[in-house]
Amino acid sequence: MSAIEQLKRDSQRLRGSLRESLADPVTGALAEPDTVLLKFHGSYQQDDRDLRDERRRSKLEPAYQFMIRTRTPGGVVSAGQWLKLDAIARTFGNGTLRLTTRQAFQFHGVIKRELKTTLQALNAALIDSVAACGDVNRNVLVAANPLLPAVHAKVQQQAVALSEQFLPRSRAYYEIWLDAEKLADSGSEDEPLYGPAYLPRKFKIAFAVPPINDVDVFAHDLGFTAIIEGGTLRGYNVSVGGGMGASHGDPETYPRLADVIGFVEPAQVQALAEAVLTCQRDWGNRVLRKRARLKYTIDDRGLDVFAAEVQRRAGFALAPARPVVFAHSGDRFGWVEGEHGAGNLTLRLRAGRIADQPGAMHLSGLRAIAVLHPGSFRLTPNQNLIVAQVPAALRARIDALVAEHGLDRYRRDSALAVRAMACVALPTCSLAMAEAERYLPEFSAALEQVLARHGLLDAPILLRISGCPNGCSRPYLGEIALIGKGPGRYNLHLAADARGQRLNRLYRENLDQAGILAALDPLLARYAGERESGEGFGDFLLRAGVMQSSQTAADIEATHEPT
Ligand code: SRM
Ligand code: SF4
Repeated sequence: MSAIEQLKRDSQRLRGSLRESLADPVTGALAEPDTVLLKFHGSYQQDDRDLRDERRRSKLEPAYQFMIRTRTPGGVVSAGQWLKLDAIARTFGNGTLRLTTRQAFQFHGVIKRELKTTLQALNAALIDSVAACGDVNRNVLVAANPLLPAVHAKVQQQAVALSEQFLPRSRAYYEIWLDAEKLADSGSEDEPLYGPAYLPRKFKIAFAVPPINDVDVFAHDLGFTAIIEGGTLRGYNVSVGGGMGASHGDPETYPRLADVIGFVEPAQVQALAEAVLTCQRDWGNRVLRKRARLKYTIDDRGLDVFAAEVQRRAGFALAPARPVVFAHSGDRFGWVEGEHGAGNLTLRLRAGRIADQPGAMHLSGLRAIAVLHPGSFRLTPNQNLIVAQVPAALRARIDALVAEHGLDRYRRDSALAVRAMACVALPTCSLAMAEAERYLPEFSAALEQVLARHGLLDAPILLRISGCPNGCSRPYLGEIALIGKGPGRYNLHLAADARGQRLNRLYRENLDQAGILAALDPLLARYAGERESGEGFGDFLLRAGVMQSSQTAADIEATHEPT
């Protein structure tokens, strides 16, 4: 067993010595084992990497701080909750809210002595961070761009039900952070679903509602794709074994698209999901963490064997999957009509960061909207935000606030910039090898110049940047993707489709910005001249023979070979 497996087992159901670590006034950090357990409570210990060298030179310990991530299935919060989240960001965080690629909020920069108070403030907003990180089921994604609100509401309910079903039963979170009464048997509660060592690795679920694949359903350990016939939800196609994470130069790790194994009715979703999750619990690799995700379990055991075991555990056979067509994986910006005359306004927020900056007072603008707005907010899996269920009478006032606070980027950004995603990376992410969120504006502006030269400024090319190969912005599904290799250097991946149904492949390794633009320039020139009507850049690169398809695991592994 890996060391983390033993740690989980010995943790008294995720308690460890967290209380003692929090009370230790000598350091801003936790004891090492507690940093692992903290993740199950939805928080990461980090340090500000911009300050590392200076602090080292001054013989100070790193500038320790904590990231907190919410559990918000489908990314839905009320306007009242928004105001509380805004206050937490200003009071305890670094004055920004961060919307993640999994429809959650992140607070960065919380210091140890305020961690408990911050989680209590979150709880007062009726939001928690239980299982937002760690080896458990994570925040459940739900399509955020519904064309059919009634179907969407049912899908959202199923996602919330799964989120609840798969919560750890340990009361550690409530005892440590919310001062809940300590029970006599604290530390030995039953974990009927997870068992004493929880899962071998994180586990991710998404619900897609075609024709939009905004959740990137095939990037998930377990995916449900809604089958809608005659405006009615009939059930879901089930997909298993998706995942993005990989390590540079290690062919044993790779991104993988999920395989579709059948169809379930809505009433079968919970049993099926439990069967998949427990199968991974029992069969997942607990020796090698880098091979512990479900995608590797499936590749090691065989898809047929896995699917048969899942059906045995669920107690029913899967029906044949039904045909599905996805149009794209993006958001629908601007106003979209909702039910009963209400409207939904999708706003573009670059890399999900909500801050107040000169000319772009986004945090204040959204707070003003939340004060005015009686409805809800919905985070999209593309790091954007929907102001949902806006009554017709309020639209003009909300439009005015949007314009006043520079929140109208969705109207001003290029087709490239409005779709692009970037992970957090520096300065908070300890795994970042290169910039991502902070690099996105500079890189997309530089690429726009190349696009403009070729008359492609309107081309909806899907760009994704990750600061390392872990793939938090789901970069292997970008038509153009930069994967951090070292400071200022990236691997350039090309030719995913824009529907989340084909992975890209490595095109060139270890390039700086000039190298990336030089590599893209001739390809974009050809695309401008030779593309067919409506053909995406990724699809073109395949048709033109510049890249080969990467549908099979063998192909995907080959992406890690230097070209
Ligand atoms: Fe991620 C680790 C940020 C979505 C794959 N991810 C991290 C950590 C916690 C770094 C760490 O372990 O120390 C990053 C914290 C950065 C920071 O300072 O905030 C981090 N991941 C993020 C977020 C915030 C990116 C964003 O820009 O929005 C996303 C939060 C999601 C959420 O709300 O739950 C985020 N991470 C993803 C996704 C996309 C998704 O889930 O749809 C992936 C790829 C899908 C997948 O899991 O296969 C992803 N993150 C990883 C991995 C690689 C996992 C693997 O199987 O190899 C790691 C590293 C790890 O787990 O060891 C990682
Ligand atoms: Fe950090 Fe890498 Fe994830 Fe980016 S992809 S947030 S650099 S772990």
